[in-house]
Amino acid sequence: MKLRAAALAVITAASLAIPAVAHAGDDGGHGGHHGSGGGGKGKHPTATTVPGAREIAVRAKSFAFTPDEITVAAGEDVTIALRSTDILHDFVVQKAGHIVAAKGKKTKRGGLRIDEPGTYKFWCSVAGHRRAGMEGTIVVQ
Ligand SMILES: [Cu+2]
Repeated sequence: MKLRAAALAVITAASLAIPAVAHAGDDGGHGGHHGSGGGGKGKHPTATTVPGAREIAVRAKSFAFTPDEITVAAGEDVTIALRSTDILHDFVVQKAGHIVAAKGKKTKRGGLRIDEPGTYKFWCSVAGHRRAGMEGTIVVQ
């Protein structure tokens, strides 16, 4: 009886562990240093913007970003001004994590800074959107 209970506990723990991989992106980065710069009830807070940062306007629609290539300087603070022309889309950057989300013909702003030069992917994390084409590249020089 005691053994049986232990075996059940193991099985339960194993099955609970499976959903934990659901957030499999290209990398595990989930920039933990974003403040909540504007609230929002979503599970991801908007990344804090820096006053005076260069603003980069990005249009999001189903299913593409315009532009889909963005160039910034290493260590440069920029503001991503995301305008959705239709439904909810967000802007997630490799290593930096969630930056901002927008929907319904509104523009929302989130801060982004990448210190390490390189090429980074960005995408929309709404289910199915990335696969449908909502991704792009940020070149950090
Ligand atoms: Cu989207």
